[in-house]
Amino acid sequence: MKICIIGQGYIGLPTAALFTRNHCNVVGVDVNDKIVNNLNKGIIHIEEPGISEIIKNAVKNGVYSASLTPQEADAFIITVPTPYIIENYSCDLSYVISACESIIPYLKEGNTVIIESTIAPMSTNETIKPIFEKAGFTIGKNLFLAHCPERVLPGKILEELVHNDRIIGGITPECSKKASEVYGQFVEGDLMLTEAKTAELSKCMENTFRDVNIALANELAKICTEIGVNALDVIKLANKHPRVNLHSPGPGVGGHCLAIDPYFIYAKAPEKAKIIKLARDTNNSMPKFVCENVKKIISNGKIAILGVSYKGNTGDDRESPAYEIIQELSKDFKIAIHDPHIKNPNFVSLDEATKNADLILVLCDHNEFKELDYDLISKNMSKPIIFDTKNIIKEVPNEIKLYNYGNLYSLN
Ligand code: SAJ
Repeated sequence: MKICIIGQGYIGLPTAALFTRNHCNVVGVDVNDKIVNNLNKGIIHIEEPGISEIIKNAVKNGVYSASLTPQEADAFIITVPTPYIIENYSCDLSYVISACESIIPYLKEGNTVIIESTIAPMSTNETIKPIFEKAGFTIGKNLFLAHCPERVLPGKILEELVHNDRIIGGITPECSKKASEVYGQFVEGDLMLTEAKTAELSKCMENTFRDVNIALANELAKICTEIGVNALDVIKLANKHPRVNLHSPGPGVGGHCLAIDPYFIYAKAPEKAKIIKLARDTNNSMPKFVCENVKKIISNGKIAILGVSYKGNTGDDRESPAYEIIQELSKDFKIAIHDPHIKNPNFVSLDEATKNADLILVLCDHNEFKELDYDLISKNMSKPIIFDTKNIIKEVPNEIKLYNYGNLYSLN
């Protein structure tokens, strides 16, 4: 089977890798010529375990190539970003629409087109289907269209792409069947056949579920800070109940999924989606909460920021709450940023960041930060104070003052 994948990012590239590992030929299309050139040399641009080796091999064996333009294939998979439109929170389908338009000259009767990008409910039927109908195809008869959302965890993408169950939402049952034959090439989880609109909303709700739960944990952190209770202990103890799973509070919710997908539902039914919007607002308020507490700890001086990725052990900083925090704190403090997963000429080494710092502010749970010798580091600082917003530092010597969401109330 030959597959043409439009968008070679965090989802498109690992998906391409798995097809090549399962005896398919893949052309990976991207608009960025630097990415395309590098991919054709077997050099990948995302930090994700396992992908590099597979793509290198696939290029060597001639089963993978990258291109700026699509090619004829049996199946086309669209994995391009879908941001939200700031004015009304609705799903910005412009990249998906242009990706669909770009494949039209290469489509043949009997092809399957799959949208993997997360999209608002009704998008496949109302916006995407007409693009192909206008080009002369009859969906379900001579072209098969489906929405099949990905559901993988960055850092474990390869494993989850293979083993997770997969929602296959066809425009017609025949479309679902054709799309499931594509994923049958490498997916070992269940292929769950449904309608496109059900697939769209299921995907958005998965991430909304998590966003709402994180908002609850963040709200708890704020309540505890106000009334003088250790939020982290509350979470630990409440989670001993067999049916309770309180999530972890943090500096806010980032990434390309949780911070965006709930808005797609909200935009469709704003009068009804009250909890969803409140959860978004609560999570968006966390950077401000962090800054307020930093200002209670110190009023001037230098802050060493540890980590700007949106989550631990990834180099992905899309929608990271760290940037809002840095922007706000830069008004009153000297800021030095260290993140071992992100290449940025403005970021500095751990030593340089912590030298003469008055506070270490941990914003990301990279493994490297869990294993640091904070005793040694603090000797380099002006004041040995740490504010750990991710609760990754368990013990420090008495000389170091450690704040986390368990004891912020002591600042009141
Ligand atoms: N976070 C918290 N507290 C928690 C858990 C997470 O503050 O208890 C924060 C993280 O620090 C991060 C953000 O939430 O900033 C999102 O991280 P995440 O690990 O929850 O999720 P993502 O965005 O990396 O991946 C999610 C996953 N969805 C669900 O778990 C329902 C993943 O399975 C999806 O495939 C992915 O979105 C996606 O592509 O949609």
